[in-house]
Amino acid sequence: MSEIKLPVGAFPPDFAWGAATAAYQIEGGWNMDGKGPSIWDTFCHAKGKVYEDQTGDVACNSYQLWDEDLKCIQQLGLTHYRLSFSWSRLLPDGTTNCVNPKGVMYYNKVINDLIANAVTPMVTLYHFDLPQALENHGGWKSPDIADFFDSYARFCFETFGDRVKLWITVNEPYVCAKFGYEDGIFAPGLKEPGTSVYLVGHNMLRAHARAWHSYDANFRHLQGGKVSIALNSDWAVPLDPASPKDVEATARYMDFILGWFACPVFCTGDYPETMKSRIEARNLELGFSKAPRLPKFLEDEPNPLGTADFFALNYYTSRKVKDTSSHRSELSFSGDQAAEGVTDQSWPVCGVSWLAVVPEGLRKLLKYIKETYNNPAIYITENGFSQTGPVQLEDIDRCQFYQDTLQEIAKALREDGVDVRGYFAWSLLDNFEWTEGFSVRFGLFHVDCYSAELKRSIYRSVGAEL
Ligand code: GBH
Repeated sequence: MSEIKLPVGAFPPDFAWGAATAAYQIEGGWNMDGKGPSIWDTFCHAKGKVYEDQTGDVACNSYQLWDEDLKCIQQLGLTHYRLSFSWSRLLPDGTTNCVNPKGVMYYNKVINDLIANAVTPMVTLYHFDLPQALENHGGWKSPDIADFFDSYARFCFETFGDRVKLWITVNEPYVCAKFGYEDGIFAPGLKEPGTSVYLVGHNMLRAHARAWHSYDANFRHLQGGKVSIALNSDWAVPLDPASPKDVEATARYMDFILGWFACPVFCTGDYPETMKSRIEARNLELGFSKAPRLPKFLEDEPNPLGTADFFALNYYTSRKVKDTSSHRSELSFSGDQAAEGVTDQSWPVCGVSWLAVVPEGLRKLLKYIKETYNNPAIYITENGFSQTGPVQLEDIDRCQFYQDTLQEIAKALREDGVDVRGYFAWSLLDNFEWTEGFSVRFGLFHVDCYSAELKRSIYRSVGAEL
């Protein structure tokens, strides 16, 4: 990254320098060469869900323009590239009953080209795009999904694992569950507050644990790779540090985002006590007595404890947290959480309103993860800065953002002794930013997704030649 000056000597020589993307956000080719539809195809085609009814039908057309993406990766001199597989491009109906050879060819080419250029691939198996055929079967709410996911994962380990050594099972189970099933703003667009969110999160953990155990038992000795799950988290501090209620709410806020998944995988094999007790208390308060909302991990299947070979963290922003436990609220995730995150006026906002720029929050979060989750090796698998409005290739403030962020990571490494192994910028390309469509741009390269050529142009923050 040429315009960005790295703090000298701060990063170990084998530190991973990468950029990340996700299949639905860049590939396009939504129905090409035998690909089956995913829930995001259905969601976008339904209209009224996404900014100006845009879709990922074409996106950056990385399905046909991979060579252009490779040039971008080469130009940046990246050591790593994180991509995701489209499940329904490989297995059109989601099951291994039918494999799409063109899909296998596509990812083989991507992986082989990366390796030929000394770029290490990190592959995410699931980044929000469930095969529609499996959604029709009940999707992530069905207990069967763990089985389907495990078969898909095994298929990928078998087919690509001779070359892919870094795997992420599920990207951001929090976002999938909360946005897809609680708020309904992501596919599949269900609004079932306070119930499905926990069931979906649970099935994602079950699916992840199954896949990790499959890798561990059948592939690790041959392939020697690593498998994890990518967890997103804000960094949170109490709005009023002198208020014990806000301090408690802050711990709860972190547990309901990060601990929900990190505690079962890295600490106890079960959900955080804060979640269990809050949900129980709310059940009593609201007289909710149907099936338990927060499911239990059963003895007769693999437990999530110990099922991550490294910690994969997606960090974007920070929040100040206030206690809301005295507010009246209906059955909902936020009612259970009883903590509200607000932004501080001193924090600049970049592009989208949720993205307060707080690089020092990343350092604090890394230290928190070290202390809370037993000093794991950490890859920052996503972090970035967005732009909205007119395209500005001279993205001076993004350059500053990367500079500040890398300083904070350097401090985490040197002063806090956090075992950070790598950093992946979100994203290699401007791409389909889910409900925001193409109106929010996170790329290191600009892609004009409104033009037919879809030309990639480097932003100032990473390229010196402007
Ligand atoms: C990541 O999620 C995703 O993995 C990636 O695909 C995405 O492109 C990237 O973020 C940038 O957004 O509109 O106020 O309701 C990060 C988690 C999920 C945080 C969506 C912000 C919208 C908040 N993000 N969320 S709001």
